[in-house]
Amino acid sequence: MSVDFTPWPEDLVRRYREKGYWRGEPLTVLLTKRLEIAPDATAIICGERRFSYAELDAWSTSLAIGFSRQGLRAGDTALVQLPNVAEFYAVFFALLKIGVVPVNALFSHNRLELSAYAEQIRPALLIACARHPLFANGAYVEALQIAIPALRVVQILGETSYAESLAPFAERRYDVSASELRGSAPGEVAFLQLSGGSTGAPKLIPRTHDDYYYSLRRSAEICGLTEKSRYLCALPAPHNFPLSSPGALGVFHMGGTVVLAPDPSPSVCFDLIRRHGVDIAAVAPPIAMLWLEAAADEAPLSSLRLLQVGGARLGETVARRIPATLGCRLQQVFGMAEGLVNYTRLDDDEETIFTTQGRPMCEDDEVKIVDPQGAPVGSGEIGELLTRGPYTFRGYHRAAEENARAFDAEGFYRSGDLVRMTETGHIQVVGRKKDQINRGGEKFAAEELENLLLTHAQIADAALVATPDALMGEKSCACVVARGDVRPLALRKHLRALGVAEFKLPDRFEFLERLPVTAAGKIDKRALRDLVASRPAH
Ligand code: J2J
Repeated sequence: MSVDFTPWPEDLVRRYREKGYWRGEPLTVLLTKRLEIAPDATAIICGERRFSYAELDAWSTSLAIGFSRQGLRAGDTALVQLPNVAEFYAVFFALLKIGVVPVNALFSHNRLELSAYAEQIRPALLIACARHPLFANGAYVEALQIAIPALRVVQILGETSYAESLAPFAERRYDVSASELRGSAPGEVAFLQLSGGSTGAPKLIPRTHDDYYYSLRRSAEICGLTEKSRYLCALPAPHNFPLSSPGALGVFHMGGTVVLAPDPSPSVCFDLIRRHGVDIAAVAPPIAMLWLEAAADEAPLSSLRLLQVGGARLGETVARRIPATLGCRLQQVFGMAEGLVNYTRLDDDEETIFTTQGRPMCEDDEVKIVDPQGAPVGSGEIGELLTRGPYTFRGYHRAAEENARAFDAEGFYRSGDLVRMTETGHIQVVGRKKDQINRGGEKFAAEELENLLLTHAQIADAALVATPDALMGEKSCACVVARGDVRPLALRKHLRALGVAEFKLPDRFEFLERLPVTAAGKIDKRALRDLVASRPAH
């Protein structure tokens, strides 16, 4: 049994194999190889805890055996929600070892997001953390088990009165029988990645071993990782960026060390960088800005070699300040959990690094930039970026309707990003077509929030638009048509009660008589954005 996904066409499969992108190896090989080379090298530093590759492997094996003895099998799915702790990777590899396909939810996700993922994948296993308010008591787990009868095993990191605890690392070796640990085949789905979303329901991206392994190998190469690399994971660990670009998996692949940061604040991260000699870190633009501010009156971060910035637009002025203030190189990264990742290269000239979001990492990444009719734009002109390639997915998990919209006839994924290609073949992201809010790198579909606002009895109509913000890049503004007297406070309270993640709560509310519509009768978001911009924020 395996989790179904939309396959690549045969001719491309052949090409990707012939070219060595797809090696027919499951992601678990990444660990196995390190065990042969340097088992005692440090894989993870998490607070005061350190785990060698041998320990990470043994831990994930013991977890895998535990799951397997509880009846979990290849093709089952798991819903996992953990903060930035070593357990995240131990569980990830454990599930890979038995072919159980996880969705790794963000720790900032709440009841609504977890339930929506659970509805889609019907998990047999739930792993969560007692530190999350949802799991402080057993009420949510009980409700989930009623809604999802397939959910058989629940393990919580930390002590609770209602569930089994996730097994901590212990110096135990297991006698592993080969049949007990059988992962999925390299061409099959390893895990489901989270999509930023542009329509109501959150969507899931099947990532196969073959495609993901290539993506992280090539990323590690481009970023110059070695076994000496010390990578700071300051973004939420499940994000595609800190997982694979090159992220923790790229670091593991090279035998380096992942230093986990509980949050991206400069106070926490600078200390970790200095203590552990971190040489590479990945952040989103608002964090880079906070780091710049803090670095101005601090001793230099002498070990830091490379700061990767991506996930949202990095302004040129800020970009220029990074090497000067932090004393490291900058790398811009424009990627997407759906696949395509663009990097500025370490040896690119300054202009390219400061003013572009890089270029695709693979020569077989096919990129089209098209006008609204789907025709290629002229050179240097702005259009929507469409792409296909050896690590770009072919369809969201069980979303036929969405997939019909999200791909063109040639199987190119419509990214929804408006870009321009420079003469040198570098990409500049200039805007977005998709109806999404990108709040400092955290994305969500405007429609998701609009639907939630409409559940309030006093709301007749609602539209969410992005507003520019100096630090976050974008914040969100809910434009609502109210039936009676209703305050932002009450609306926020209503949204919180629905269990939506905090980062999706509108930063601002505007109350309007009615929402402007386009000639086609759709809500005119451009007009709304202008209108919001013309009113003073209050
Ligand atoms: C402007 N917009 C950007 C950038 C992403 C590496 C790095 C980032 C992601 C990621 C990722 C941008 N400038 N530098 O998965 O592996 C916006 C675009 C894009 C969307 C994807 C990776 N970098 N974006 O951010 O799936 O709109 O992936 O389509 O979270 O973020 O978001 P996500």
